[in-house]
Amino acid sequence: MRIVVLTGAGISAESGLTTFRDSGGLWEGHDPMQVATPEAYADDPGLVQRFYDARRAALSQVEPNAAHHALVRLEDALGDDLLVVTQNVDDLHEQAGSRRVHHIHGRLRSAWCTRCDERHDWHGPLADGPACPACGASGLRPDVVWFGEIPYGMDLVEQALDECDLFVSIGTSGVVYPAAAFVHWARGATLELNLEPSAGATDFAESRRGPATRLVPEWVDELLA
Ligand code: BJW
Repeated sequence: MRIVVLTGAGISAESGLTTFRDSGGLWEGHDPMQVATPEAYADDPGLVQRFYDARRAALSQVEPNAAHHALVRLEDALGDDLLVVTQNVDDLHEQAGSRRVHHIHGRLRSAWCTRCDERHDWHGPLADGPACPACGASGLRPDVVWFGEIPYGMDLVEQALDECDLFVSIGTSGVVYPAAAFVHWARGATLELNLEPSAGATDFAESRRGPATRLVPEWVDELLA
């Protein structure tokens, strides 16, 4: 059985990373358009870099939770028939041990040089304008996908959705495209696992409500039984 799992901020919430739009979420105190667009970065690079530096620092304080680990068990059973497509810029899937993970909105622990176009694994801050290890210029930005930019690897995702038997969406509000449209692109059955109904909840054939740390292990156990 070929499965595509889409994850959003909700899967990392119980690890201690705040979501974007829930109460107490990351956008509170920050207008998304002030920090998550190329225009915002051009206007005030320091503000945007500090926002992402704080999130990169927070990432080193958290660990994968039971939901991330359950997806590793599923990959151990399915191998290449499971693809995890994540909107998250954290690396908790990889820390848990997932191997087939595709980050459509980029990664916090990657820096992209706007001068030479090279990407580098990056764990420290960027606000102080460090030199690019490849070209030496001070042009590194967070390697994340902002509004108006093109998500990474959409060809691969479209093909996987077109070939899947089951599409499962976990912990995403379903308000940001293109991920919000994946439920329509998926050829197979569709399932939503979320605390609250997403914006597109009624488009899923089946929905289950609750915290990811309970729902995801339960679903994986059921599938592997
Ligand atoms: C739990 C839980 C627990 C909590 N257990 N669950 C008009 C119409 C249609 C589209 C557009 C439009 N105008 C503009 C657009 C396009 C635009 C867009 O979608 N805008 C919308 C605002 C309308 N999209 C884009 O610009 C994208 N690019 C694009 O479309 O290019 C064209 C193209 C597409 C395809 C092929 C070729 C070309 C780019 C979007 C980039 C989004 N970037 C961000 C920032 C990334 C960096 C960063 O992390 O800072 O991505 S925005 C932000 O939202 C981030 C997230 O990945 C994304 C989604 O958020 P997510 O994960 O859903 O989090 P929340 O907080 O919203 O929801 C959390 C959920 O968890 C909730 O449902 C809770 O219930 C649940 N939850 N605790 C289980 N314990």
